[in-house]
Amino acid sequence: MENEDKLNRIVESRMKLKARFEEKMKLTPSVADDAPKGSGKLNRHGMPSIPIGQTATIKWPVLDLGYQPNIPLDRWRLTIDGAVDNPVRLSWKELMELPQTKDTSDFHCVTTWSKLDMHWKGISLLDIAALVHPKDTATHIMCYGYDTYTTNISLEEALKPDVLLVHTFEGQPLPIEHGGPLRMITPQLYAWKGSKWIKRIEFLTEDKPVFWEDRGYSNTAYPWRNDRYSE
Ligand SMILES: Nc1nc2c(c(=O)[nH]1)N[C@H]1C(S)=C(S)[C@@H](COP(=O)(O)O)O[C@H]1N2
Ligand SMILES: [Mo]
Repeated sequence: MENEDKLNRIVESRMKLKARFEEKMKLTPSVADDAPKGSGKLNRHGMPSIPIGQTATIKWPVLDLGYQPNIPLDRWRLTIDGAVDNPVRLSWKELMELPQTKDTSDFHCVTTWSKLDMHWKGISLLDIAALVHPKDTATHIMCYGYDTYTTNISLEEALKPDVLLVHTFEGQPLPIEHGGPLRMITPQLYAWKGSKWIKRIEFLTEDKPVFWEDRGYSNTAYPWRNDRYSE
């Protein structure tokens, strides 16, 4: 019963968030661009499946800072805090009790490879936001990995329905080298915006460029504009 109440609250809060960010989301490049750059058939967002300057790969390359943290599930926690009404620290069990979403999407790395049609299962960031209730002043999130990685993203990008915290890939637990037990994916942005081994999501009231964004990469990271580096 308690869990049912919680799920009902999430559904209600999810609708409010959708309404709150609807207009801003319409203005984001992957929705608003009428001349996206790329080739191939149109993908599920109506964008060319191979963004400009990308090449499709079958293998899934591994990119990280050279350290792959291995966190046993009984010690694993995800903190969601910052500009929210209801900060939480989730155990693995609590995470798995949240609504689960299955999706198929593409993965575009700024180093020019794209892996298409990946099958995922996880929890949508929209549902995570619905759980914690972002304050009206919240505009961005900061994601922190167990490997010390950080990356920032605006809420109008983060709350798109295909932005997930994934634990399952092609029906199997997400391998450690790809960010298991849990990572974020951002199919409509370059993949560095999705933290592997995610351990904390902080809601912010202003943008704050961090790791790659501080090292010359674009803050917006939009694949169909070849938006790789900052000016
Ligand atoms: N925690 C963490 N997340 C990360 C990275 C990282 O080094 N650490 N690398 C980013 C980059 S640049 C890319 S392209 C993808 C790579 O994911 P993969 O190794 O599963 O292909 O993860 C992103 N998320
Ligand atoms: Mo990357």
